[in-house]
Amino acid sequence: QINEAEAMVFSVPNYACQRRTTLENHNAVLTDALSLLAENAELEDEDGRGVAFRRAAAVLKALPKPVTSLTQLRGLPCLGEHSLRVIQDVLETGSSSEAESTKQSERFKALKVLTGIFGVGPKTAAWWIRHGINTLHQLRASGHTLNRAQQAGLEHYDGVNRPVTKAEADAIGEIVETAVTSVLPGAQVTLTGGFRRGKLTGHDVDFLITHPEEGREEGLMPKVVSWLESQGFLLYQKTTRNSYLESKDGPARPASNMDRFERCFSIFKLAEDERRETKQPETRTDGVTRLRASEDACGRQPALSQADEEPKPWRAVRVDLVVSPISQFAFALLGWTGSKLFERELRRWAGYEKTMSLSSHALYDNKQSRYLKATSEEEIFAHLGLEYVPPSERNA
Ligand code: DCP
Ligand code: MG
Repeated sequence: QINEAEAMVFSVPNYACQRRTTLENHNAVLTDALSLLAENAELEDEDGRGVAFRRAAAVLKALPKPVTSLTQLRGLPCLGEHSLRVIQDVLETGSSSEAESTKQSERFKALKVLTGIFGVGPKTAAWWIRHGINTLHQLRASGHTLNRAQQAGLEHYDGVNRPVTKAEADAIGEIVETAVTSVLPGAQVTLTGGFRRGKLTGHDVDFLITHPEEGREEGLMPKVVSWLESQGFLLYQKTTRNSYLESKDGPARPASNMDRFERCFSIFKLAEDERRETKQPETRTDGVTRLRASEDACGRQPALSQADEEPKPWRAVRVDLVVSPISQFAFALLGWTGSKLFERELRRWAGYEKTMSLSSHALYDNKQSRYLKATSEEEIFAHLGLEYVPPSERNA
């Protein structure tokens, strides 16, 4: 029995980028409930409400111990009335009635299923629901026109919605590495996103590609994509200029470089390792034996068709590729490592506390009216007056 007066009162800084948030979470029941409500708000296209719940969840993720009473949270940032009500409910009853009823609601389920289709956002899903489409079956039967991304998303629905493991991410990393160095020797591939933060699974695999000589990366993406396509690795791909970064970040980018910064959204065809259960031990020179997936874990030409009852010898995996010139690499690396909330908080900190604009391309100091150069993430944190936070502690 914990005496309220003796219970630890927590304290955390205001911005997630001032905190160290590892994957170890002492308040998973609370943060799961708040994250579910955030997800629901995002599915309802209410991003403001979504961010509020994400910020509240992030504060609880940063706590060193489980919360046992509301009084311990007095004075903590980002905990609004609604979030506190949810927390109180969980502390008193063991679960959040709002999160539970949301999870069970037909609308939430339909929005989740429909936005699970690659290329379908909350607005499209809501429009379909208004027209009586709540399931994949109803969508297929409706005869609604789907764009190319959505067609691929529907076709590879199960694969795209199955979590990607670190082993699968590494297998894809080797393929991407081979592709990139074949078309441009000396180019470098870095795993970013959740896997760089140490997550064991993800919804996709994110890579950042650059070349140590400025300018050599120009025109690289189409070549990489052609190589991957010629080897039969791509089920779908769309290469775009990075409009997400362009639209949100105003002046924090050198305009002349924008056309060099490309992103490829793709669905990979990854061969399943049929001998996953019988990995061959490999002896290293230091005498340590480790397990290694067989060499042909990602065979180049997996069988194209199989009888319906047979399990497919391959799976679909969402992969994002980004090419950055070396002069912007540190910003791109910081921007693509996440978490999404950590990124948002970095930009908020830069704007509100430092009068700077941060993007995945550059950092602009609005007071000095100049760009601040950086060749490492450490330098960017230093420019921002923040203590360096390594990727594994950016899991806000
Ligand atoms: N990113 C961002 N805002 C976006 C898209 C991406 O800040 N609109 C950045 C932060 C993300 C990173 O890119 O962490 C990769 O995006 P993902 O959506 O793949 O996120 P994660 O890799 O963190 O999560 P998951 O494990 O689900 O893939
Ligand atoms: Mg990712």
